[in-house]
Amino acid sequence: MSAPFQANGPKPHFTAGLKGLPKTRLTAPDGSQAEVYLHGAQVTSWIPAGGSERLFLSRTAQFGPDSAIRGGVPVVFPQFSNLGPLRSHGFARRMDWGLTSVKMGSQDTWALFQLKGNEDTLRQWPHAFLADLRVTVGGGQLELAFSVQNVGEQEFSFTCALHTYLRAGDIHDVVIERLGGLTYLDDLANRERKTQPEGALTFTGEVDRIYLDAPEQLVIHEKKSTLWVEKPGFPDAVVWNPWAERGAALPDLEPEGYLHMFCIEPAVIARPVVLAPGESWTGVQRLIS
Ligand code: TA6
Repeated sequence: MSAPFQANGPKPHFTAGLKGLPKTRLTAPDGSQAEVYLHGAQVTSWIPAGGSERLFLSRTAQFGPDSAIRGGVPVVFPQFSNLGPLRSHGFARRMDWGLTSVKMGSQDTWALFQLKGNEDTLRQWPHAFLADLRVTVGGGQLELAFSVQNVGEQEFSFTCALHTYLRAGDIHDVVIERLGGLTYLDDLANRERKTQPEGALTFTGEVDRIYLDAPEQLVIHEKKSTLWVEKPGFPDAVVWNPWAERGAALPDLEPEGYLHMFCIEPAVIARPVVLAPGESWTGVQRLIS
């Protein structure tokens, strides 16, 4: 259930994406573009003006009513991973969201997607919520603002992440700065607490880490490009690459896909968000090329 579409904005244009699922393309005045499926309100493509695709979308991704799309930016809500009783990473990425408004400004274009607690979500998670994802593209930037409001009468808490799959020319060339010295929970060692050595993070094998209280801005270099990831409102950051063996075991990750992707995920994990009735929370991810 979503709010009615705003009559005074531009009309959204849907085309049939993979498996016929509806998707919409947002194009900014400078030509930058993003593509978003209603399924999961999942951004699956971002091409900055004059640039090339910056998100990874697996060629073998599954697109179906009960599946999560492997790539782009899955919205993980209301539970990160297996940290609770729900299916891994919660239900938001497997549900159809509504598109409630689209606006084109002089510099950028944005669209607002909504997911409201319904019979299906209540069966899984007994809380009345309204979640919004505002996707803005323009000016070499993709911004995702994720908000959750408690529209019920009981307090609730949740964890969440924007599980962003970034495209890599070659994973061996990817260098992530500003994680040095941070404490992380290592998913490859029962979430043991470890300290990231000083210096940049590079990939030479499987990485699955929850960095606690990561800085608001991370910097990612590849041979010919730099990307800044800003994450106001999200204290934690997950870094993931399944590498060869684990990657090959994921049926919806294309062969050798691990060479061309890595996830940087602004997240709220260690200290869940707690919302009293009427309260809301917002976290923002900005990818700046
Ligand atoms: O965010 C990292 C992670 O939790 C990894 O542990 C890995 O399993 C990944 O997400 C993908 O999860 P998925 O349920 O999409 O296969």
